[in-house]
Amino acid sequence: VPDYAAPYHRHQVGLNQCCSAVVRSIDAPVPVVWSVVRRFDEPQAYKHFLKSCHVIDGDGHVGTVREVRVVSGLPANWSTERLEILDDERHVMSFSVVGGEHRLANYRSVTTLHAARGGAGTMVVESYAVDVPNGNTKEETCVFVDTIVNCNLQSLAQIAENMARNF
Ligand code: A8S
Repeated sequence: VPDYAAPYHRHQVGLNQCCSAVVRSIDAPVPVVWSVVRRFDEPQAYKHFLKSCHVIDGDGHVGTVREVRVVSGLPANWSTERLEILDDERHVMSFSVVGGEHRLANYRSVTTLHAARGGAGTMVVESYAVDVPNGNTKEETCVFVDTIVNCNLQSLAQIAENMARNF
């Protein structure tokens, strides 16, 4: 992670919280990947655990709040999320979970994109912090969240690589 990006991934974690990060390289340029990631109103475009998203306040700038509905089979129904950072120059996006019906209270994540392979590729870094739910350990919580984030970044890669091929 370049120097300028490191502070974005430094999370303030409480005693009953855990944090981790997932890194993924994508065969598509940063602008292509960013065009998908920056759409706070359309997370279901690449997050396949989400079936719908409605913006309930705001116009896509920082402070915008969305409500996402979760596909069945997960221990969750819906989540209310606030856009915390959207930096089109540095390619940083961050949101926090502010409500909902699920087990990931106070979830917040930061995603940064970095040019790789002379601009032909992108390295995505997604870090997060979250409360450890009652009855679970930090390790279990990180395994659960890492799995979701890995799935999301896998499908982000597929979509961006398709876009880059057809460009
Ligand atoms: C994201 C990351 C995560 C989303 C989690 C970890 C979530 O949307 C799902 C299941 C849950 O149990 C919690 O970038 C919650 O969206 C798929 C509803 C927050």
